[in-house]
Amino acid sequence: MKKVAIVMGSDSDLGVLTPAIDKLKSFSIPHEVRVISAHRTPLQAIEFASKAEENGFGVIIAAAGKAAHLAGVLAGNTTLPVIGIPVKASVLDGMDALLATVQMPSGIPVATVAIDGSANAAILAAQILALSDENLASELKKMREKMTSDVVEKDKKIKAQFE
Ligand code: RP5
Repeated sequence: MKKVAIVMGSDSDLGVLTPAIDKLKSFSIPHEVRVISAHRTPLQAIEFASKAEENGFGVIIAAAGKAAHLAGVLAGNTTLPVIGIPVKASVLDGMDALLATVQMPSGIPVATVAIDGSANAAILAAQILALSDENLASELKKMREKMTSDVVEKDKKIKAQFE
């Protein structure tokens, strides 16, 4: 299976990425976790993205806060799918990072998840890899079924509480 890269703009973003790392582990998806900054290490960002495909990656997840250009810069240097996670890291509560990540110009898409929405980034990466991996596709279906049965169970409990 191809690897997923989880790239963060700063080690201060790591806490936000824990749910994504846990999800990839739960699906046994091979992954690498890196700190690369579009502003502080721009050459490394370009180098990483332009070699990502030949280095065995299938999807890149990029998380950054403030003027969050990381996902866009990586996307501009690879044709692998890039998933952006805007991080809540400033007085603007992540709105700055959300707009910088999501408002990409036509031709260079970044699939942007919610502010700090790292679990969904990992699930989306898994869904992309599952297009060519039947076992992973079946794991994702199982996860969805469990989610559904959990909610049905909660509905029964809440309904009974108010009868
Ligand atoms: C962004 O600036 C990083 O992704 C981080 O969210 C934010 C703050 O970085 P530090 O100053 O904590 O290193 O580039």
